[in-house]
Amino acid sequence: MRPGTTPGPQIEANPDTRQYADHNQSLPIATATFDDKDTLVRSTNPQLGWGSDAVAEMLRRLDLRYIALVPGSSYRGLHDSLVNYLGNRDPKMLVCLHEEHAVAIAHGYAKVTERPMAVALHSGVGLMHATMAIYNVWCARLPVVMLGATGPGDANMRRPWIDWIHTAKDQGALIRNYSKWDDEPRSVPAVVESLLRACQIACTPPCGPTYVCLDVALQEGAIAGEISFPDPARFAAGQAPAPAAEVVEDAARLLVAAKRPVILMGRVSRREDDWRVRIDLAEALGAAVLTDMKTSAAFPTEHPLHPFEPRFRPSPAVAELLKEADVILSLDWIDLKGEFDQTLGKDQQVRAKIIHCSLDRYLHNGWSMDYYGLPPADLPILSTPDMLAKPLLAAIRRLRGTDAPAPAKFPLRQAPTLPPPRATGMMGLRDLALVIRRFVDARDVTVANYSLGWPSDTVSFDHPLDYVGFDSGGGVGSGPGNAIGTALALKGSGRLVLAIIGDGDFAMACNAFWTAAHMEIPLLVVVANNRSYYNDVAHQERMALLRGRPVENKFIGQEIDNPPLDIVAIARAQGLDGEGPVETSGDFAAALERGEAAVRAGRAYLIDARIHVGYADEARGEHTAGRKS
Ligand SMILES: Cc1ncc(C[n+]2csc(CCOP(=O)(O)OP(=O)(O)O)c2C)c(N)n1
Ligand SMILES: [Mg+2]
Repeated sequence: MRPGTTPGPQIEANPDTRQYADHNQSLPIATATFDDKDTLVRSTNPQLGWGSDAVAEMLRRLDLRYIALVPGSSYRGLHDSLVNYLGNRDPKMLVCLHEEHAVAIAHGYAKVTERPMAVALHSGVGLMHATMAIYNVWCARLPVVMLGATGPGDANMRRPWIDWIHTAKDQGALIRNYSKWDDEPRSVPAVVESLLRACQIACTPPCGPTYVCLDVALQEGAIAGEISFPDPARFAAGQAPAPAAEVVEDAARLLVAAKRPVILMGRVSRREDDWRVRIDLAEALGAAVLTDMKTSAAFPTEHPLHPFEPRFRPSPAVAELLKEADVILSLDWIDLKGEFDQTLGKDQQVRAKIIHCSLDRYLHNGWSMDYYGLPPADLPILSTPDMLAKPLLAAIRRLRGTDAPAPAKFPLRQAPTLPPPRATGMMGLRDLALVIRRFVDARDVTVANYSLGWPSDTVSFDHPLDYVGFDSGGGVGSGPGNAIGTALALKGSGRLVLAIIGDGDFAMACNAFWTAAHMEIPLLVVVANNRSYYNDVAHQERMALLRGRPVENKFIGQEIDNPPLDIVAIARAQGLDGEGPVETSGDFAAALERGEAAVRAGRAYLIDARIHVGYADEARGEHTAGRKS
């Protein structure tokens, strides 16, 4: 049958709001037959007629459940296929108001699922809009599969003007330095292979974003003859390499013999069974465990072997602990060299034996320095922390001759008694955090984002989904999109997703929230509203002190005030419910309860929480947590 002569599938009248778990149940549009060797799958769907239909078919076969996008004519062929060939399901479109949000949403989704979402980006302009968010995904080592478009590559086919300004040679060059792989396939069979490879590479640890650029003519051209769709299961990413048995044995010997073993838990999985193994590992050694606010929850913060709160930067107490350590096991810790520089001193020799488990060096290139300083590693282990933890635990138990916990080798955690937030007057960030802690303690909450300077001694995690980590690339404007993606991934899970977002971060990306309203994604947002880009106020203060200049000028060029942003009006304009400004801890606590009720009813709800300017830890004379730049 010729393309376009059959009516398309029934398109839903309303957006599909099925929950995450239901997505496997969608009806396949294309039927498939296997050849006699059971290797090739041929689509027998008579509607599959255009190049972009084959792209859509592959997206479904690759089990990409959503595609976040801002539409554009460069992929009008694909857009038509998503709607009229697939019926806008599996993948379902998440319409965004900016390409940066589309990628940020996919990033937030991958933080939870460790799986890619598809993203569609219009020509070079959409890709340019998306770049910062792509960099954040790159730094997060998370999978996202991006589709782009350009052309027609054949100049003779270009529409006057617009096709010329939206065509570039080697469009992928825009992002090649911070993506894992990109391609511009020239035929439909090549597209099929390209998408398989894009998914495979994105999901191969260390994970990262990939980009397939689809020529307009290829998308819009008719498919001649039948097209083969290989079974994606035969092109899976595969597992990360398991550590060699001898290396595991060496690591176990070092750790069992250590008098002061320390484990630095960095980038690890979201799986509950892996979480349990990490606890057993620490207990089998009696090791002290440190965790990091830059990465997701990795270890129960209240565990006796976790002596300090998770940090953005090490405290003097962390420095003391690392000075005493004789063996340090780094589980893909971010910036291990920087950690040593800040604790042991920049020019000091690291006395402890270092076991460093990471695959990260496979991703490093010469453009971005997100590989950080080069840490010493006496025993480098090229595997993932969770591939290592299980065999390492078994080897340690065997060497010790027991499965019983070892005596603790450091003083145990003294859980801090947190004071109540101040009852009257405007909250500071610490008061805000104390109210949040009470709220979180009483519920299953996933924190999708903390605002900068968060007093991390107020956090408490006892599940891998309690906190899903930082934006990774330090790009402000990612908080809203990340939070929406995380909330989408957890929709229907029973967990309440909470994002605390700075007013600067909110202002840069506030129209991301429209997608949450449009797609009915339940999410509770608190804007920690200090009416400034405070992080940079602190930098100007430092400059002034160093240079002997007037410190009182530090706010010039930093305030987001006069007029103050009407944050709730902005949220309402995107279709969210919301309230504020609230200023006292009592009003804020009551607002959180109203917010919870709205979120439990399936809504996105925002609270504008006004706080004093300044970060909580500064008042205590400690390192300020969470400075971005
Ligand atoms: C895209 C981008 N622009 C600028 C910066 C520099 N910067 C780092 S933190 C920050 C302030 C963010 O303001 P807000 O979210 O209100 O947090 P606050 O510092 O006030 O707590 C800025 C502008 C950045 N990291 N990324
Ligand atoms: Mg601010």
